[in-house]
Amino acid sequence: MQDYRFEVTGDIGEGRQLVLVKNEGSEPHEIRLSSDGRGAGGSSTISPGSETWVELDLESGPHSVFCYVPSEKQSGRQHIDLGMHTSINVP
Ligand SMILES: [Cu+2]
Repeated sequence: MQDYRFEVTGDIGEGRQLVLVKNEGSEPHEIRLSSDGRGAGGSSTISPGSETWVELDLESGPHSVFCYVPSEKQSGRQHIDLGMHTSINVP
């Protein structure tokens, strides 16, 4: 992830798995997933320049990916409102 942007690389599949999440931005970030409006796991807040393994247990189908961390640089606006969201399809 960069500031206000997710880059998803590699395969994310159905079921239980560990996903490496890297914060390459200058602000703290998190990753949260939802499917059909229900939470589908995610990380706690990840410091700038840090990375962490996140355990996910996903069902197949479309998922939304977003970050709710408030931006100190942008008057406290949540990152999701600054464009930090994307979607993935879990096959
Ligand atoms: Cu963020």
